[in-house]
Amino acid sequence: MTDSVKTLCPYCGVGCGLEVSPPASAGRATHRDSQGNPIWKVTADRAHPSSKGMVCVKGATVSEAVDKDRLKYPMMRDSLGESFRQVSWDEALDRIVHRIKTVIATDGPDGICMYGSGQFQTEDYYIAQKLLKGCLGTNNFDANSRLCMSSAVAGYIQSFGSDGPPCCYDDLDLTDCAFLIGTNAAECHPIVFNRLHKHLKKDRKAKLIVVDPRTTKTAEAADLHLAIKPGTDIDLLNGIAHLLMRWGKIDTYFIDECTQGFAEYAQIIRHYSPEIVAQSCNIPIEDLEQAARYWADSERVLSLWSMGVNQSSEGTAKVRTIINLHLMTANIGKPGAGPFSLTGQPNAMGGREAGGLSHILPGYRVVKNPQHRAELEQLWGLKPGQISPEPGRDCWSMITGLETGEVGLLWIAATNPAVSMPDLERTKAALLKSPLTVYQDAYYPTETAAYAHIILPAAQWSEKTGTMTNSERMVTLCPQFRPRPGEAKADWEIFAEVGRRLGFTEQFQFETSADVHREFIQATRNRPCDMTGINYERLQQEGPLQWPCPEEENPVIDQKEEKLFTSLFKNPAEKPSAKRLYTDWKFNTPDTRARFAAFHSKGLAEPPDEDYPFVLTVGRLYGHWHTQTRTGRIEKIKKMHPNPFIEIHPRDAANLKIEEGALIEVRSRRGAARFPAMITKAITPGTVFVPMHWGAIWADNAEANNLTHPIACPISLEPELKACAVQLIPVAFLSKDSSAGAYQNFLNSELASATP
Ligand SMILES: Nc1nc2c(c(=O)[nH]1)N[C@H]1C(S)=C(S)[C@@H](COP(=O)(O)OP(=O)(O)OC[C@H]3O[C@@H](n4cnc5c(=O)[nH]c(N)nc54)[C@H](O)[C@@H]3O)O[C@H]1N2
Ligand SMILES: Nc1nc2c(c(=O)[nH]1)N[C@H]1C(S)=C(S)[C@@H](COP(=O)(O)OP(=O)(O)OC[C@H]3O[C@@H](n4cnc5c(=O)[nH]c(N)nc54)[C@H](O)[C@@H]3O)O[C@H]1N2
Ligand code: SF4
Ligand SMILES: [Mo]
Repeated sequence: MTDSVKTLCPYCGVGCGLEVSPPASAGRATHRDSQGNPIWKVTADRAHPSSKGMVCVKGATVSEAVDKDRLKYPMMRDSLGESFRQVSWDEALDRIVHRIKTVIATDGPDGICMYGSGQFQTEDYYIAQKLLKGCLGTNNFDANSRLCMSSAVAGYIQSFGSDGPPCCYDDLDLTDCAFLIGTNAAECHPIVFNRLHKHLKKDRKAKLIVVDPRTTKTAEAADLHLAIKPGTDIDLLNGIAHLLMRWGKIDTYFIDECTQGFAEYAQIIRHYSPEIVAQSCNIPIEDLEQAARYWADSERVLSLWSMGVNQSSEGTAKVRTIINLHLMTANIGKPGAGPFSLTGQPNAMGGREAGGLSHILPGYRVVKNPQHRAELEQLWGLKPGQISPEPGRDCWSMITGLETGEVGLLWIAATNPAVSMPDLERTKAALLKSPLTVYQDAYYPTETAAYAHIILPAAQWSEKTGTMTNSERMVTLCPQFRPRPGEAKADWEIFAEVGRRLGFTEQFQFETSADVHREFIQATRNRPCDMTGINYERLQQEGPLQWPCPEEENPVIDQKEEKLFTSLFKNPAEKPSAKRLYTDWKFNTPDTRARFAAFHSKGLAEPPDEDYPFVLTVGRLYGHWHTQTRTGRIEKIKKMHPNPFIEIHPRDAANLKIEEGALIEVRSRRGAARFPAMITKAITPGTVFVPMHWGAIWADNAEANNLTHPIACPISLEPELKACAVQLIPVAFLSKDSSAGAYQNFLNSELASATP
């Protein structure tokens, strides 16, 4: 194939540009991994507008994993107790088609569920929506973004009338104050963080505030770190608002002309005096005041957030409460400012554009809107009323639907729920009850394959051509540059083939992913995410393009113009740009006003108590990606993070007589897991942290989600994966007596004998 190719990193939502070249290339020695295997050479694409020549360890090493342990052929078995046998695509697809027809005939289309992923390309997402929501008439398509971005989606929709992060990465270079809440960007969005860090080093007056119960790498770089008690974000945000009000540091022009709902919000924040807030968040009152001071003194505040905010039983309320601060200070629609949700996965943004959650439809449409449904029925050549008016099952209710026998076919693709779902014991028990589970992945084994009847080999990044959108709405073409292993197919090709076999031949006449893309962009015409001006040819010739990008105009602004505007900046309404949304301060609501939200803090869904006295929080490490399907197969990364662990504060460790390295059993109301203790002041007392990366394949009994619960935000349905109540018992003690009570008695007697 060709020599050097430009593409996008297939890991996180920063969306860095990569340049890859074949192992053997003229003029240089063959490129090899640490074991001597020839691999594609990956370097940063200097021309990519989002990453500007930067790349982190994950992007730089990705090619080491692409050839290892691949699933190459379709495999099938009649029951989970049997071993898989290799089958032809025909046999596998016939079985799926037969099952779909049976389920529709007996239970109706809502017996069919598909669980997809932000690691799909947009083309995969789009075809899956057309198949399920259009042709089959069920909205039971959900993605792992439900566990990730859905609170941000819901927050944007409710506050602005539509989804869509309004900021861009250039804002990282322009802000006076970066407010990072519930995000460990230094490890999870490293290149975003690098850009911000460079700016902060250059502009000494610009401030960095980090709100996180842990002293992460991100927090270490902060001017002000607020190590709040988990689940008290709304207290803090309302507390900052309270002070801004008290000091008169609000923008009454913006509030009056461009928003609605301020009076009710003002009533709420009255209750959040600094004294009360400092106590609920467990932070010094001076720190709270300092945070509010930074907000008050800055012209351009940029908030960045991710899972510490979204993965919460009040996730949408948290997002909207962040947005409130931006509305009351008019920190939106201008350079260097705005509420910017950092997307997790490489193409969760594309998923939102293509309608990849059970309550939305392609083109930033929603299932409940009759006009939206009608527009798509027309585009898809389907009869009126074919799209169901009811939102489908979110991913957790697919699990509960298996429990109740309402799900007759579960089709999982590009996600590994047997590691990443909450309450894993319950999840696994439900998967065992599934009448038929189809699982489409690039690798074998994965933890979820153990629960599948049919496994289908997926072509992954580098083996299929498609587009992905990063956090700043930048669309990059990811071309195929390596051959596919065995009989692997692109996800969209598999969905389209099933569609044709079900009789929807007209709807799935696509030969290439470019054909799919051409149809997809039609679904975005005149929508907030209008991409009708984007096509493969332009992406190839001009490089990545940011939406909105309507066909009629190419609102690309050059850097000189940007600089000029920034220095002249007076009225944001003057500025035309694709870079930022809402520069005219008109929002996507019917009256063009943004909405304030009045939320009180509710705290954690499962607060600690006497029996389960610690809050467990679960997150990520710099080198690993989720369930390790790729990074667990890369030597450099394995060396970087060899083992799972649990972070415990020295004070808690002393109280529990836990020593560094001791194996600790962590128990919640739902399950248990074991981790060696890492005693560190980086964690708030009363809270413990474990990484999410070690599923059953990679360690014995270190699955964080054995412990977590599925209680979710009632608006976004995103589960509170960031917090549950746990108890800690050293395994050495368990050999004597396995009850928590016995351990507590032991500690009490130790305490008594130590007291003079
Ligand atoms: N290295 C790496 N990078 C990744 C990924 C990966 O697997 N590995 N995955 C990608 C994906 S899909 C995602 S979604 C993102 C996630 O990116 P992040 O959200 O940055 O990562 P997490 O570690 O899940 O959680 C962030 C922080 O939330 C904090 N937190 C916990 N509870 C609370 C709370 O109540 N309030 C506040 N304010 N903070 C809290 C945790 O201490 C943690 O440091 O990363 C993306 N990038
Ligand atoms: N407790 C706790 N749990 C969490 C989280 C947390 O912070 N705490 N975070 C949640 C979040 S934000 C997320 S995003 C999820 C992530 O959880 P998962 O989605 O389960 O994790 P991944 O390991 O990324 O799984 C992706 C799978 O897709 C496969 N794959 C890659 N490319 C392709 C492709 O092109 N086609 C197909 N068919 N397969 C492909 C990979 O081999 C891999 O098996 O975990 C969630 N779970
Ligand atoms: S920051 Fe994210 S997109 Fe960029 S190289 Fe690292 S993992 Fe890839
Ligand atoms: Mo995520």
